[in-house]
Amino acid sequence: MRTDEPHPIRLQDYRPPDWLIDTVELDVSLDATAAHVRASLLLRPNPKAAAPAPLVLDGDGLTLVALKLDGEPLATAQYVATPDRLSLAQPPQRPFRLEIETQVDPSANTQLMGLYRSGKTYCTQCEAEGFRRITYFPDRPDVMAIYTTRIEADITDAPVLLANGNLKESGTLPDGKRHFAVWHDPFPKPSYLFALVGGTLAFVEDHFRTMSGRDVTLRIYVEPGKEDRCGYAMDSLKRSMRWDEQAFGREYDLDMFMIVAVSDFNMGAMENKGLNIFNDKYILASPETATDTDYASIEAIVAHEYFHNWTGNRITCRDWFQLCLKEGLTVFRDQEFTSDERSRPVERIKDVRGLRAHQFVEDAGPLAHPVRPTLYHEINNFYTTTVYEKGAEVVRMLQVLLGPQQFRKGMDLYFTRHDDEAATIEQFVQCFADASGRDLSQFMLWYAQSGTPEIVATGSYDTRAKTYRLDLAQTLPPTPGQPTKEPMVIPLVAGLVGPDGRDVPLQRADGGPVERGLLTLDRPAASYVFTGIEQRPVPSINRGFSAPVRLTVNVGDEDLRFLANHDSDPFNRWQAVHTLAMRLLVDSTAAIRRSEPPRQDPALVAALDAVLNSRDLEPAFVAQVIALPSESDIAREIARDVDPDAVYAARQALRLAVKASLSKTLTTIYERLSSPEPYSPDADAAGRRALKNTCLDLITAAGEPSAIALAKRQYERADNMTDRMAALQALSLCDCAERTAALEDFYRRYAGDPLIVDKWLSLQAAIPEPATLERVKALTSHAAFSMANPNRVRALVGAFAMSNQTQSNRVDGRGYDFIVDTVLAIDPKNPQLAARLLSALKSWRVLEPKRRSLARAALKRVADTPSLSRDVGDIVQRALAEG
Ligand code: 0A1
Ligand code: ZN
Repeated sequence: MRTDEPHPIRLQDYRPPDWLIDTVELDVSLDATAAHVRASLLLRPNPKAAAPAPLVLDGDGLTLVALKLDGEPLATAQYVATPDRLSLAQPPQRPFRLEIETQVDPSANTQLMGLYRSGKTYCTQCEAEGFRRITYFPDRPDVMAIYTTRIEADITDAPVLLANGNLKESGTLPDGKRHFAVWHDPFPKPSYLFALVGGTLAFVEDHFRTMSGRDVTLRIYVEPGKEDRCGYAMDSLKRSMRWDEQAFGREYDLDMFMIVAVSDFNMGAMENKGLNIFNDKYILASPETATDTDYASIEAIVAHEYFHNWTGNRITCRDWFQLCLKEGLTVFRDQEFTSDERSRPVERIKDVRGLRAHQFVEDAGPLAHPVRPTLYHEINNFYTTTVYEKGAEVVRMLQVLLGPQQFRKGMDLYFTRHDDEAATIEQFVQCFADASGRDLSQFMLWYAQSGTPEIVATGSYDTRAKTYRLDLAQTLPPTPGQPTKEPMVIPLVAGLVGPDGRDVPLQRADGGPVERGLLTLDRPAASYVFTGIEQRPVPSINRGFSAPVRLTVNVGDEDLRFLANHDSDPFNRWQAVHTLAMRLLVDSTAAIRRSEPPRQDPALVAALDAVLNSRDLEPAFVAQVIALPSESDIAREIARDVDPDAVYAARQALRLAVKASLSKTLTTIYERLSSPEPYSPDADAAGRRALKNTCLDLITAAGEPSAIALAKRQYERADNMTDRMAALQALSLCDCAERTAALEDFYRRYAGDPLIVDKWLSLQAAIPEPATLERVKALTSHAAFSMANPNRVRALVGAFAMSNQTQSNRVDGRGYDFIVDTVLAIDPKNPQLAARLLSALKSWRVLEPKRRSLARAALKRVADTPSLSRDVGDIVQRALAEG
């Protein structure tokens, strides 16, 4: 436990480091339980700091073995070493060398931070504050140094030895049993980007020729035997490298780029310089083992980590408050990459669905925080969807406001002005201000104010004057620590769609220009009057989801159906159907709670039918249109006094209605798309499977024997994991013998493959039936399950907590009890994992009173537990805080 650190940490307290480090020489001798680390640091006083300063280095659970200053052992009176800190009260006020020897136990490291073992592989995770678990160091991102790493290990224990940069030297030691490798990274970097790996690993190799003609060796290291599952990750890497050259002019800068896949990892992956370490779930894929969704995640995450080489590594963050500087920007870049590689409209719809499902929920609850927080207790709890996905939306808004050319100019300026630096959000935004000559000071509020802006748009047509008036008003709800807000800059791309389906040219009555359809609302309210409108148009607002806001427009159902068919903006075509469905589902949920029948809407069904039959739409897009709002989408829309059972019933009623009315169309499309073609993971083929399997989901909604037989047949005949899982998923929703048989068969087929077993665990955890809780509890003692592996925990307990609305929110409160019991069991071993799982309960206040008080009691039980980790303690405090 880290104990004597001052908490909370505040942005306003930022001070430049007292000491800088020019070079770090690390000598790590790997051993399963007693690894020795010798660090030789070349320190000098920071000219920008007040001298004379003591030297205070961070540690976390460290044992000091030896300490020398300029080659001389230090007397014990000259320093104080605790597990958390090494301080020298009176260091020489000149450059000097400090040699620190520590000993760590990789096998006992269950937090998976610092140097740990994943299976038999030694690996490291240093972001955000893991380097201090390896050696004493100023473990903050604004201390950038050049690293040379020597690793030594038993040849049999770790035949492969990797670290950042380029390999300088390697060889066998005189005893013939141990060997070593020396790696040198010529680029200055913060400690969080340090990495080393040792183990028995196989690799696949490829090459990339950069835009300036340099050859880069690419390697993906995996457990021996898994080499044949690396092809898609390698292909994604090469495409990412090319794309970054073409889209942003960014070239890779080392001779070697390595990826290592490990099975025990707290997050998705990590962008260590030249040596990315990945959760193997985001590397390994073959048609038989991975779904289309897995392939898409692999592509996006490989790209994300690669793009960090410029946005994160070459230019890093001054402090952890600036986390969105690298994360928001890099998510924006990976979303753009996917848009260019796949389908831009489909990517936008998926990203917005994800943003609303996670970020809007976070922003509306007790864990809401600004994209750039100003205070934290535990930085690990700020790797959030707000920092990542809302952070990406903020960058996207800069692009919308400035237009693509000026945006690119701003990015170029950022890359040249801040290369090799640890930068701030102010410096980032200043590049766009300088490139465009615009004042972006009000825009900075997007980084500072939490909560999702609510926009009300009211349009009215004046038949006689032939004008259309659009009134826009914004409000920003109060969020923790921010009771009142300033008006934001909201870039709304808008159009007026004429009766022929074409956009009417926008001519403002006051002569103001409307470039690219952009209306920028920067006051509490504004009105726009457009002239020369011959017939009543339908407004299409926030096209492409140009601003991450909640929007209410006075557009009736009939006009929404019109937009669904005619809007030139594909995002708003999807949005129109989604809004129609949402209106119905919210009404139906209320009706069901009053014990009345759900509302029927033949017109919605007709709109779905039209989309299904339209020839001009790509299958992946159609799949998004007919994939109805999820239970959590509906709950989010209702926002208070939510009864998850009523929500489920309303959604199920709509599924049945769609199935009953569109049975023929669904079956025709299903059959048309079932024609056997060899599996390819490309976006078009994946889109056709997505549509086919969304049809299957609706066809099986009523659980009729013929539909079950269809799903069973697909399950048995599938030649790829996407189709097999989709069929199993359909079967899992009906309590029938076919389900039991298929689940047993699935486990038998894939018992030896943990990543596939995860799918089996998740699927069972998501079954919306009362028996699920006991099933999930029983699975926690299954041979395939382990509380020590984050992927297993997320697959089973995470899926139960996050994707099973009715059962995690059981009215007897036993779902909450189970989640909390699991959190408390995991916390002493892996606080990060425990804290993430607990945050699933953050929306407890929106529930109806009975569930609300049961969820609160469960959270209180966590709060009352002694010696919680700082991670879990922080989440539970904020989750329960009043106001
Ligand atoms: N920077 C990584 C995310 C990451 C953060 C913390 C970690 O510690 C367990 C690991 C990874 C990214 O954005 O991909
Ligand atoms: Zn990232």
